[in-house]
Amino acid sequence: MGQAGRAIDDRYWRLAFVAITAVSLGACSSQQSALHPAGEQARDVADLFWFMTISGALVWCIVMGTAIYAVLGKKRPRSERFADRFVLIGGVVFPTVGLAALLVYGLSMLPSWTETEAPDLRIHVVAEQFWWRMAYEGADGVRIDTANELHLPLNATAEFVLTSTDVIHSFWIPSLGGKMDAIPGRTNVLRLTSSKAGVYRGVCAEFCGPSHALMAFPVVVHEADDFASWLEQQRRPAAASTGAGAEAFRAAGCGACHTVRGVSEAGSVGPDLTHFGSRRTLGAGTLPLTAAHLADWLVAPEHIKPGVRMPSFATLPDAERDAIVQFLLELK
Ligand code: HEC
Ligand SMILES: [Cu+2]
Repeated sequence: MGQAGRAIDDRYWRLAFVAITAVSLGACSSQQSALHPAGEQARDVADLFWFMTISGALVWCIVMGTAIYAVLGKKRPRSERFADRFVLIGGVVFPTVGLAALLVYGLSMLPSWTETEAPDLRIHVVAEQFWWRMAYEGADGVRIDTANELHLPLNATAEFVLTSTDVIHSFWIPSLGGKMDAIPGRTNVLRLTSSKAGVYRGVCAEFCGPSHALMAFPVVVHEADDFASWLEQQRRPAAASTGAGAEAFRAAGCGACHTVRGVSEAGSVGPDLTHFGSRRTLGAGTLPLTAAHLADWLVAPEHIKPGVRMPSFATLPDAERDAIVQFLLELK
């Protein structure tokens, strides 16, 4: 092999290396990927994607092969009968049968209209600019309010009852299944069945305003026992109801919009904060929950989330702000 040949060889290897790295890095971001299913409905979506892609590629190869053969192939006279048949089979029968088969396969995946089996649990979700109200329906019908973080038991079917109070949003957990719109004045129902434990990411999939892209939520799928203890903990009132932090929270007027059960229960404009300290993120998946981010949030929520429906508390004295931050982080 000459000098030039080796250089080309090198280039190919480098290209292959980049391609392989890109593909494996892509596989890392499986928190929010419809192609890394962690639920039954997502498995259907992924199967449908691969089936359609491979079938489409096959059809493309057949058509291109025929076209190349027509241009480059040996020219020899054909009978009129052969030509008629070729057009009939290649132009009518093959597309009709092929497309019908793809359609039937696709339709077979539609969820049943006559679902009668009860789900394992029911969660009421209200989408709002720009966060998620979530309430777990207990066996006794009593709802446990929380927000911006979903927990689900493994290998169970959850029914999401979706609506919105302002504009149209869409509830989507790519790793678990397809999306469903949350529409004001309407109730939509979506069922998802988890099949793999892990932490995933849900998002709003319908443009809803300036912070649409900052309207997400972590989804934790865990063993039935762990889920039960999480739910039991969410059912309890707040960890601390007295102290400087709780006082400052009340005095600053946070309670006009937020409920912290056991401390202040009148607010329903913003997310329930009863167990806020146990959440992974701040501002519906916008930032990891840390003391520094929380202090920034209180000073200028608008800088973190444009269009946010929470006023700034920049005038709060440092000592009070720090006490509130400490108090919120302890709400496990
Ligand atoms: C006028 C109503 C209002 C008041 C008053 C208010 N908030 Fe909020 N707050 C909201 C809304 C609405 C959101 C949701 C913002 C979003 O994520 O889009 C929010 C979000 C939050 C969050 C993030 C919750 C989460 O799940 O990520 C925290 C923490 C918070 N507020 C704390 C406070 C504190 C502390 C005070 C008092 C100093 C306060 N808020 C006062 C309306 C309010
Ligand atoms: Cu939205």
